[in-house]
Amino acid sequence: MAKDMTLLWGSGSPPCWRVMITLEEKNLQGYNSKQLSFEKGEHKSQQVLALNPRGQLPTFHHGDRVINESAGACIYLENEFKEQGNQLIPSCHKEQAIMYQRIFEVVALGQKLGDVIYYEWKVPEGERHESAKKRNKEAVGAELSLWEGYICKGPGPFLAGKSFSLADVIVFPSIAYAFHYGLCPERFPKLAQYYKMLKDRPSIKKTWPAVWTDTKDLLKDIEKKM
Ligand SMILES: N[C@@H](CCC(=O)N[C@@H](CS)C(=O)NCC(=O)O)C(=O)O
Repeated sequence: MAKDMTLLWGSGSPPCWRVMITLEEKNLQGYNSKQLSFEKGEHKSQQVLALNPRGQLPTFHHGDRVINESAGACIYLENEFKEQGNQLIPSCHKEQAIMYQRIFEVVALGQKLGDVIYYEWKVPEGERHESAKKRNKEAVGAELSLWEGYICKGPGPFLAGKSFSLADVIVFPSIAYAFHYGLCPERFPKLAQYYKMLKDRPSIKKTWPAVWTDTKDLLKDIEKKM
């Protein structure tokens, strides 16, 4: 079954990590896994472009079914392998509603984290403007404050309620990414508590980005919006 599946991925990418966590949760460990290097531009190789014209990772297929959108791949895997491994879509429709809301709204978080981090990576030092940096940091601070408010809001410790769901699979990598880039746990204590609760879950620990050897400080001065 898993032998028909191929995942092309890059280390440190939250979208790639989501799919890897889902494959672990669904006991699909025998899939073909190929790590590519963003630094070497391997995400723009013919192998990727043939399946994913945007030249992005993850690039995933199950037989001739190609699903390159990470959230789409996670939802597909849960539906295709419902009876296998952990159930990742709650039976309770109220929890499902929260789960879908969090799955799709995390795009805004990823975008705003990227605006701060990529500004430092991609804009040459002499061309960076303090006003743009400040704007990006305020926007990510406001976004993270929303997520801080979502933790422990409902009946359980997980994002959609009492059980670990696709909301956690899909959102956790972005929260871990924020802490990796220096988010201050004291300013976002609920996100820190959520991070601590999930970081040693076997599917997460096993797939933890190997490139994250040292923490960065790009997000260290992000403030919570009251
Ligand atoms: N919509 C995609 C986005 C994937 C994505 O942005 N991947 C990044 C790595 S985190 C990438 O491949 N960037 C290289 C590029 O866009 O050229 C998903 O969620 O699966």
